[in-house]
Amino acid sequence: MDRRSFHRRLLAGGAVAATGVTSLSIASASNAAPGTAVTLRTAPAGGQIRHLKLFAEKTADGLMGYGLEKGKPSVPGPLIEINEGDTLHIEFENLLDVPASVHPHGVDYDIDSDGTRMSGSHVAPGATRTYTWRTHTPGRRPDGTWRPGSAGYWHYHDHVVGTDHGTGGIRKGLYGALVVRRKGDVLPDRQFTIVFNDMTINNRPAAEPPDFLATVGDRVEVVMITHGEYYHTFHLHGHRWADNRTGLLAGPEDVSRVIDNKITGPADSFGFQVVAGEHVGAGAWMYHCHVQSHSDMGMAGLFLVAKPDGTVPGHDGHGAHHAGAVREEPAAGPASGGGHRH
Ligand SMILES: [Cu+2]
Repeated sequence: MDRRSFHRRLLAGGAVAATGVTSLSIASASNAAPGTAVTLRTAPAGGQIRHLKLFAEKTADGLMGYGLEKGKPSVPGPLIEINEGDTLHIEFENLLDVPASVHPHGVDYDIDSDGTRMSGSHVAPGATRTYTWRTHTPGRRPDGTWRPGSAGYWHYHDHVVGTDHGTGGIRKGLYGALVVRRKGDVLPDRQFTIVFNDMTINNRPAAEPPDFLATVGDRVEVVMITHGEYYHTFHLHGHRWADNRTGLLAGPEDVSRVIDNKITGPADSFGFQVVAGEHVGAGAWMYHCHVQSHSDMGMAGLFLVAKPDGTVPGHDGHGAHHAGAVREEPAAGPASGGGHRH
């Protein structure tokens, strides 16, 4: 297994800096739905002040990645997760030999946290800068109109390397997922970040796309981001999701369209949750770009859904039919450390 393929999930917490823990849980409310045996874990209310150290660094294979520790950059960078109402201070250290930055989508920030050269918020090689991201809950404006909250499946990326738009940095792997939860949002067992970047998936060679491993019944969250020059269509075999903020239907009256394929273009992001193998069972389920020439050129990987005994029917690991590297990401929320809900 390729260690670089590990994608560490981060629930950004105030304790990160103090403990050095790179993946930790923040307290979460537990809501047991009446009459069901399964306990859903849900996001708590936000309002915390959180701190995070983030590095930009060259990877061993010539890419550039963000990382939570020196010497451990990854592509994509760490998944950053906060709750609506939280403020996150990111102490960003640039270990590259060129200026770099962190520019977020979806959250609130002052112009000096924009992460652009135009605002002077880029970071010289070897230098450090603190970016502050704020979030807010939804509510009514004084004029009576509805103000949306910050919750969503967002992302962050460099805006400086190569050009003033970070074209060189994004091309080399300086990007990552950002999840902002609303109180009560359902928390997943596993999370995977899939980035269609030009003609690659997560900047991996076409012959080695990332595979994602789960067990039947796992609540799996996918954060899907697109970068680069082209439009793509994200398709997942055997599973469907709701085309809305959470990717889940809120109930029988929710009219969100249920889909298994979604068109996506540069800097788009969306996310959803599926129960692995629901109605379809274990197997090596493909995910891929459905622009035919793109999938033919290698934009395809596997969502490996294992039986409880760990085997994936019809899949012999890294068999000749597929050379993908399995990415296994730590479980989410209070179950972090590999916990499952069953
Ligand atoms: Cu495509």
